[in-house]
Amino acid sequence: MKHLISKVAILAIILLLPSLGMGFPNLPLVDPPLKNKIGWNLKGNGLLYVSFDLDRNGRADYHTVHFVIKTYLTGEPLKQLPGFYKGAPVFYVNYGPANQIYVISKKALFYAFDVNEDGTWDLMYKDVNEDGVNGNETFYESPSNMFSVPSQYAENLN
Ligand SMILES: [Ca+2]
Ligand SMILES: [Ca+2]
Ligand SMILES: [Ca+2]
Repeated sequence: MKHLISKVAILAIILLLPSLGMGFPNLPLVDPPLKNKIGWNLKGNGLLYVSFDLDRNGRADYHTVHFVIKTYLTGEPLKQLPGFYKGAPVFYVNYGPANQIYVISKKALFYAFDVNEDGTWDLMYKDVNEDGVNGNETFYESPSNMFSVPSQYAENLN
C-alpha cells in the first residue's frame, strides 16, 4: 500500500510539472535578412529594433537589436548616400525634403523571440561578438518570465 502511494505521488508530480512554469526551450536562433523585416523601431536607448514574422501569420515573433553607428539629417537623395559604411545597413525616416539617416551595426547585439506574439519578448540571447548566429550567443533573459533561467546560465547573470 505504501508502495502504491509513492507511485501515485510520483505520477502526480510528473503530471503537475508542466503547470509549474515552462522549461527552457531549445529555439534555434536565426539571422533573417533585413529585407524580410515587417517593421523597425528606434528606441531611446540608442538601439534599433528590427521585427520579423518568421511564421508569416502577420504578427511579429522575432526581433534583432542593433547598435546605431551613426545618425544624421540630410537633404541629399538616398541613392547618393556615401558608400563608406562597409555594407552596414541604412534605415531612414523621410521628413519632406530631408531624410534622417540611421546607420546600424551589420549584425545584431541581441536576438529575441516573442513566442506568443503579444509584444513582450519571451526569450533574449546576446551576441557580444556581433558576428551573426554561429553558436556563441548566450542566454540573456526572459523579459516576460515565460521561461525560467536554466541553472547552467544563472551564474553568468550575476
Ligand atoms: Ca508571426
Ligand atoms: Ca511574448
Ligand atoms: Ca554570434
